[in-house]
Formats: sequence, structure tokens, C-alpha cells
Amino acid sequence: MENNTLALVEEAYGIKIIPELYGNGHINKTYVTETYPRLIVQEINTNIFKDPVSMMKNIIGVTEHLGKKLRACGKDSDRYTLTVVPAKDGDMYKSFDGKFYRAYLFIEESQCFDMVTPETLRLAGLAFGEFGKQLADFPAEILSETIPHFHDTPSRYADLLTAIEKDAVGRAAEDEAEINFFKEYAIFYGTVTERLADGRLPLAVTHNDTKINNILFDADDGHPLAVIDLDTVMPGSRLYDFGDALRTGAATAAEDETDLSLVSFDKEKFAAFTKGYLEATGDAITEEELDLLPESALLLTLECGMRFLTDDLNGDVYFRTHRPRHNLDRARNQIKQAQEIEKMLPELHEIVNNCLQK
Ligand code: ADP
Ligand code: GN1
Ligand code: MG
Repeated sequence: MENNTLALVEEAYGIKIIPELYGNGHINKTYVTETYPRLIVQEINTNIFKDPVSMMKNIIGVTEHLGKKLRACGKDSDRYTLTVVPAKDGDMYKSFDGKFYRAYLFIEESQCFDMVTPETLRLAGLAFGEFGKQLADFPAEILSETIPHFHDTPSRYADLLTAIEKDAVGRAAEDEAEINFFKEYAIFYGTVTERLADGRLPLAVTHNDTKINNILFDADDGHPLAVIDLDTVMPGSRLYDFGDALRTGAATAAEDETDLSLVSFDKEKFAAFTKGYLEATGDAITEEELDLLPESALLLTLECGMRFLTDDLNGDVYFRTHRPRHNLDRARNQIKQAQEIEKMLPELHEIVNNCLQK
């Protein structure tokens, strides 16, 4: 945030901001206030979220819905869900240069993790499962699609093909091996979208960005507090939430680890998350969804890998990068993880069956 804009944001909220980026998110710019009660202040990435006003409407609707339910059972909604803090004259602050800023109450004494233990992952399964359950009666029709075709994997594949064709920064020849890898899976990409389209899979209000660092845990006892990063809450498939949580939660290395010998998929963590998730979702989950849980981890890993490779080909215009060719490193990492998941699919199905029998 440039200093003159920063001062205006401070004025709009009556706060003082620490002028350093906070957290590990790839999309928005996140800051914390110096003043108490502390707030999280985010500059919304409007290259990605083209309609921030509708997005905030979604978030306010969802957090009020969750907040009401929490308060009804005696829980502190300021701690167990995000709470939007309005600016002096509106839900957000729009700066003179067209940037949008929003604020949330900072959930104190919390922590988030990029890598977790199986027990923490079981709790994350409960938290994401419960999140979906609490939103089952949210009127999906009032939600705007904040990023069209977000988890439409065939459309992500089409984006990759377009990026290869354009070759905007001349990297296509160098990325040939990775490109060929993703081409081999073309018929698999419709696994969820085709079944949503013909009704074999149900639509639900889903989070759509269930990266494991999008849950805040209690710093004291390690229990899940709030599911955060609600920018992509939209109608979708529960398989997106399940698969993406495992893509990150059961990873054996960081998403950008370049020593690929370290990159695999942890079956014990898969089992732990599945146990928690199925306990929370109970009867709401259908047979068809259960049958595809292992494939969803593969699909979401392939999809994210394609998105990283597409961004590398487009010249790093979407995900925040911290070093040259960072997106290519991330894509290679996801390729290795996808290869490992694919080999494990029969065992992962067995794990799901075991969880169902208990
Ligand atoms: P991004 O969309 O860029 O991933 P997030 O909304 O996930 O942004 O926020 C980035 C980081 O900021 C989170 O990973 C978490 O560490 C921290 N964070 C976000 N909201 C809160 C909050 N209300 N209280 C405490 N920390 C938060
Ligand atoms: C982004 O915002 P963040 O860092 O939680 C991205 C996800 C990707 C993820 C990959 C809105 O998530 O879809 O899976 O990076 N969010 C958006 O790390 O594109
Ligand atoms: Mg995030």
C-alpha cells in the first residue's frame, strides 16, 4: 500500500496500519493495525475480483448467517467467524485511484498453518465440513459468482491452451514437458463439471478455497476457530472443498518446494481429514460424492498445477510470486503431487470405505 493511500485508509477507518504485508496469501494484500482492537485490513485484488462490491455483499451475507447461528448456540461470533468492520462511510473504502479496502476484526490468539499434523487435519475436516453444513440453508441464489468458472477444470485447461498459443513471454518451449503432462489428463478434467451439469452431483454453497491456511486455530488449545478467506464462497461442489483441503493439507512439502523427492501425499493425513469431514457432513453427502473423494484430491491438484503453469506462461500476472519462475516451481510441485496421488487412488478409496464403516 503506498504511503499516501495508507494514510487515507487509516483516516477512513480511524486506525493506524503497520505498513508491512501480513500472512502468506497469494491474492490480496493483507495488513494488520497497530491500534486496538486490532483489525485485518485488505486491499482487494481487483484484477482478480472484478466486482468487489458484490463480493463484499456475499461475505456480509455469509458472515451474518454464520454469526446468527453461532450466537444462537452461545458462541462468540467475533471469534468463530469473520466479522466485517465497516469504514466510516460504507462497507469498504474506495481510494481515489480505484482501490478497494476492507477490514475484519483480527481474531486474537489464533494461528494458521501451511503444514499440519494428522490430528490438526482431522479438526480441519470437521471445520470445513461444519462450514458447509452451516451454509446448507443459505439462499445460494443471492450469491454472486465472484470469479466465473473458478473450479471449472475444463475451462482452466482451455485457459492453459490459450496461454500456450499466445506464449506472451516466450516460455512455452521451455515449459513443454509440463504442458505435455497436463495434456495427458484432458479427459479427466470434466469429472466434476459433467456430473454437476447432469445432476449426478449436487450443487451446494461451498468455500472454494479450502487451503489449509484458510482456517484459524486457537493458539492455546489448537482447536479450529474460524474459516477465513471467504472471497470465493459460491455455489459449487463439496468435492472442490474436500479436494483442495487435501491438496494442501496432505501435502508432504510446501506448495513451492523444488526438491521434488520431498513432494508426495500423506495417506494418514488423508484418512484423518476424511474422518473429520465425514463426521461433520453426516448424511448430507451423497454416494456419488463419496465415490469421488479420492479423485477430487487428484483433480484439484491438477487444476491448481495448471493454473500455476498458465500464470508462468502469461508472465506471472495472477499469483503473487517471490522469486523468478516461482509459478513454474509451483506447477512442477503440483505435477509431482498429482503423480503420487494417482498411484495411491486404490488405497485412498479403501480409506474412505473404512471411514464409512466406522
Ligand atoms: P488471501 O486471500 O491473500 O489468502 P486471507 O484472507 O487468507 O488472504 O488472509 C491472509 C492471512 O491473514 C491469513 O492466512 C491469516 O494469517 C491472516 N488473517 C486473515 N484474516 C484474519 C483475521 N480475521 N484474524 C487474524 N488473522 C487473519
Ligand atoms: C490462492 O488466496 P489464497 O492464497 O488462499 C487462490 C486459490 C489457489 C491458491 C494456491 C482466489 O489462494 O484458488 O488454490 O492460491 N485463490 C484465488 O495456493 O485464486
Ligand atoms: Mg488465504
